[in-house]
Amino acid sequence: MKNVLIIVLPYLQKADDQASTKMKSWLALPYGALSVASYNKDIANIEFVDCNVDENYMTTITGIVKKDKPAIVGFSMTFDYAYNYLNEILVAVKHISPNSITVIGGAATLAAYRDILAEQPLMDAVCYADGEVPMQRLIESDNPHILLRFDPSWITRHSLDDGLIPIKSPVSNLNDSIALDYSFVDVNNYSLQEEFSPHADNIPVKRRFYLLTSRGCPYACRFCYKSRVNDRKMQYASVDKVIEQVEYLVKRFNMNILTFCDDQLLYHHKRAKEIFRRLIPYKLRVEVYQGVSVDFIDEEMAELMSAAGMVRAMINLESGSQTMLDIMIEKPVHLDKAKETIQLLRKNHIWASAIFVVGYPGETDNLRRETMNWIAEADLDWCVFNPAIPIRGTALYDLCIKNGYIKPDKLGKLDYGNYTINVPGYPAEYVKDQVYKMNLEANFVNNRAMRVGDYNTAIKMFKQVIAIYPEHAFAHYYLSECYHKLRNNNLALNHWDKFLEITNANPKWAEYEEYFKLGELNDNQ
Ligand code: B12
Ligand code: SF4
Repeated sequence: MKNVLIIVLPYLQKADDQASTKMKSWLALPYGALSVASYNKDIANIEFVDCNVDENYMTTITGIVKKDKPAIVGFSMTFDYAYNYLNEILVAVKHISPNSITVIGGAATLAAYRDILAEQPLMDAVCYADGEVPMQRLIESDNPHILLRFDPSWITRHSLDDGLIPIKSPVSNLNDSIALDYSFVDVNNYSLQEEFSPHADNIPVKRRFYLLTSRGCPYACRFCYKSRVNDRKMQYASVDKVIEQVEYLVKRFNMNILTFCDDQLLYHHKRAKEIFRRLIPYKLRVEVYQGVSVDFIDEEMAELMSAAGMVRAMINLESGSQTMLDIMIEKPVHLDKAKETIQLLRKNHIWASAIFVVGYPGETDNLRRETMNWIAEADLDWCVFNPAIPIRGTALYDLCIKNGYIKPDKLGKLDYGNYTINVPGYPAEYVKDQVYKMNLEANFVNNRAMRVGDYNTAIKMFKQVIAIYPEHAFAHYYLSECYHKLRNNNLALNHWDKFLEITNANPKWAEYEEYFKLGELNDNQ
């Protein structure tokens, strides 16, 4: 059997200060790379290194390469940022073992394969989309260089010169890639960012696993990298297989939180309902990382989601302005229905949050105000405002390049949380500020829990904000108000003092205080 080494490239990024909208990184089970390894474990000797959990990954990798001289070294690049580490590791591998075939796959390679092949002469091929089957063909091939050149799912410098259009090679039955082999990693090393909700701290010891029960997305939103995948078919694992894997994860690892990563978990309504129905006896916390589409939630779905263990739903609304929805997305979002769905979720004790994309070219201040007005009417529990990020390979990226709204990006430099689009009349810095103000308005100034007098829930939320951003002036201000309402004067005073300290020291927070007239509000009480 051939020796194969799979390397998950480092991707962890340091956290920024709280006034920026940048995300923090966190360690997550490398699902895609694990799936490639698990699928092929019976036909190769596979070693697996996740650089994100191994501080001395260079030593580990060079040790394995010296010892095994792997026939194939596969790199996994889920996030653009990981590209910054590729060259150094690739050079080290090829230096020790020049005959190893080096390949790369992962979400961030999907639209970047030309640049990777141009900039990394030591990389032999890039995998187009799903990697299990292409890797199987490569392992089983007696003439791997020829295979790489002519296989429809491997992209090489030759195949690019020949003008070949890559095609994905999905597994023929998704049931075959549900049961990941977790022995490739130490599951105790991994976490997943806590779902932001008042229920977040209800489970003291969290043993969370992901499950991807379907692949593909039939839609083509213009800011999403899926919009360029040339095969939109959905693939589903059977409900029996999904439950079998849940049973395994519960018995083997005591899983108590199950996070679905499907792009469209609810798309096949009947199947989704059946999955939720059969999850009920496991008494898990159930999360849907990619969010849910309102249009697929009826009364029964909401009941089943809740019974299965969902306490929070992230709704993929994208905008509260129909004009912007028409410009940005290609999936069903009906804003009137969404308001009903939010009530349905609330009735079933599911905390309703929604995600909005802000700053897509064409969005004016008036249209942003439409979104804020819609949010105020829709009575959402929490809102997430993501700046539109022109990810390479999306229609948004092409639009921005064509009109000169952004400079062509360099691989590895994608600034995930930062807004960089400069549309005439709307400079990036201005829009960035608007995004942050929308967040402050929806989640703090007009906080729903406070509006309905549920101060305990509001306190939980603001404390979570402070746990991530200790210097968040508005979280301290509204915590102070909540404690004041609950007649806890000491805590009210503590947070009020902290608010003053931050706004005195930080002009940006002072500016937001002035904009929302916070001082006045407090004085009027
Ligand atoms: C789950 C998920 C996460 C998880 C974990 C990801 C992980 N470690 O695997 C978490 C929650 C951590 C996460 C966080 C974020 N994510 Co995310 N995430 C996803 C998501 C929804 C699914 C990834 C997944 O597991 N897919 C299932 C597996 C089976 O597919 P796969 O990973 O693509 O792997 C297949 C192929 O790519 C290939 N393959 C993979 N590796 C290899 C290796 C070889 C050798 C070969 C041959 C093939 C191969 O074969 C695999 C099996 O078919 C994707 C979107 C998507 N639908 O893919 C976004 C996605 C990867 N995330 C994205 C982003 C932007 C983020 C965040 C920055 C978002 C944010 N602002 O918070 C953060 C940053 C994370 C960090 N660095 O800390 C982007 C990345 C864009 C880019 N070009 O960089 C994606 C593509 C979504 C998008 N918006 O377009 N994410
Ligand atoms: S529905 Fe979601 S996964 Fe599908 S194209 Fe739109 S944003 Fe991407």
